[in-house]
Amino acid sequence: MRRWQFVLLAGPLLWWPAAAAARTLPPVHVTIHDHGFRPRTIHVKAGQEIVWLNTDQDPHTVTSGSNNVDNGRWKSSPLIPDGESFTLRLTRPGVYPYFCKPHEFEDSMHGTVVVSL
Ligand SMILES: [Cu+2]
Repeated sequence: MRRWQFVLLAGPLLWWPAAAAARTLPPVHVTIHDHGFRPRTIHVKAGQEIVWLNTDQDPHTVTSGSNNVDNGRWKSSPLIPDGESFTLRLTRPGVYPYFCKPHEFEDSMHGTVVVSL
């Protein structure tokens, strides 16, 4: 098989092995504190684990979407109480805005995950 044929055939599937490899990378951590996601924007590899840890007195959610609408790109976290965490892996490259449902009108309660191969 010629190289260009291989690229044409395999191109759309490349994120699967890449995502499998990224499963062994260390998790990327986001802290929720003072009604804010820190860091607000994170960059991860496809399949890499993301852990949001709430260290705030108030419970928060990690909900996919923008303009305060849950777009369902992942099943929203439940309310995460103080001291608890929410873990997620995204296998497709892309830009994923998210927000906290109970505090959707607070600017600091919005974040972004950027996923690359
Ligand atoms: Cu919140």
